[in-house]
Amino acid sequence: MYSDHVIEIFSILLICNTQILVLATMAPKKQEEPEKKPLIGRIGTNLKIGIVGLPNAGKSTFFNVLTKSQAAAENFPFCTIDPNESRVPVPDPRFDYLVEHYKPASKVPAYLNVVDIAGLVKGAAEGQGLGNAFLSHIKACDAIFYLSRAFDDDEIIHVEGDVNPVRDLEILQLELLLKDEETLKAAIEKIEKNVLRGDKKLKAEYDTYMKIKAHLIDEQKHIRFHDWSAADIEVLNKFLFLTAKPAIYLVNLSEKDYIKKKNKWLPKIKEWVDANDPGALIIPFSAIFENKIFDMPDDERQAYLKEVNATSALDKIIVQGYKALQLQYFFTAGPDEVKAWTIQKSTKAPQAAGRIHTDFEKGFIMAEVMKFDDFKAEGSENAVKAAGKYRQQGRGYVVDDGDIIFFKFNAGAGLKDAKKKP
Ligand SMILES: Nc1nc2c(ncn2[C@@H]2O[C@H](COP(=O)(O)OP(=O)(O)OP(=O)(O)O)[C@@H](O)[C@H]2O)c(=O)[nH]1
Ligand SMILES: [Mg+2]
Repeated sequence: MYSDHVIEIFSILLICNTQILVLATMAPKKQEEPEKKPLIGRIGTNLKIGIVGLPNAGKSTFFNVLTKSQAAAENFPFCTIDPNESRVPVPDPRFDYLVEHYKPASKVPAYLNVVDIAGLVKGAAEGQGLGNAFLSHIKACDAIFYLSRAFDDDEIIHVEGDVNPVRDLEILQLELLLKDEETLKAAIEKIEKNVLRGDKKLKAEYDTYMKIKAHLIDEQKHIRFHDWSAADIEVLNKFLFLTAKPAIYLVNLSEKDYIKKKNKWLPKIKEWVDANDPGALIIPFSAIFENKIFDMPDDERQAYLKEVNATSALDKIIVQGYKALQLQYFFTAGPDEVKAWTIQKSTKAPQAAGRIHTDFEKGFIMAEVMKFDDFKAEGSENAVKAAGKYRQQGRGYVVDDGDIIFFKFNAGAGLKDAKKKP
């Protein structure tokens, strides 16, 4: 049914996916690196991913179906932050398992914040189209879904005259780069005179600017493609450059192509991403298809998906979007509540405890940790304990994705500490 080539493309995408998962599980190894580098980007857990693309690429169609399908499919508290921003639950079979096991009164999954950004056109960095407005919208996001159009439809105008997602990706990447150039040049100009006059305090910062300039302006490369030092990252994080943001490539196909798993642009996009953003994830999907199956009653949807032998791509897009934000979560679980707590990668146990309550961090004693797989294999908390797999971890423990944690803390210590503060 599929040509070898198509299977190859889809399996390459699958391999990319697996690599990401493998990297995630290998995360603890990073601690052994000599220099502990901060993450590039905003610090915090309330991070968002923005949908960036040319006009009429299908961004809003995708955003709307993402929003409404997740809202309706799950009976979770759901909130639209504003018309262009919403948060969607991150699907996770581990969470579902815990809910099934504990049947808790309250269940709170992790959420992915998604922002629908207005279409960007050639020359946007110089004010074309909606111009500079896009800058602040993308700047406020922490990762990017580059959404390109690979569906033909004469009724839907393409600003560039014809469908060519590779050219469109070039346009998007160039506009973001130009915007970063402008930001960097302004920053250099601001301190250059003083540094040249001998201001030693600004020298280190200026040197980093020059390093960024060599990469961004001279080599015309996005900031995320360089191994920056911890000191560089400190400077970079003052600016939150657009080209520093992690990227995922979403390719919007017609329903027919999505079902056939075949589209003439996919190999070309893969080639372009390999050359320009090696290792980045490409996810083919169809906004129209997702919309169509969402509007069907459940039984009809099941029958249709079986008939066409296809599945929705939304869950995968949400999960990968969340990972691109360098976020992960741990669980607290019991009959009252099963909850996924979002933390940044490499967060240590006391700071993870602080997500629940500041007193948990201040009076931190230990984290009692169960690995999800152990919990599932043993069947209950007591069985995990009996098997000797219930671990007590101290302050230095780096929380793993999916850990089930019970924190022990000293409320007195927390309160005393709090009183000490003026
Ligand atoms: N044929 C076809 N039409 C689509 C597909 N996805 C979106 N469209 C249509 O394309 C038009 C533009 O879609 P939008 O989702 O509004 O595009 P957008 O990227 O948000 O556009 P801007 O907000 O203007 O930047 C709408 O009429 C959609 O119905 C698709 O997969 N196939
Ligand atoms: Mg739109």
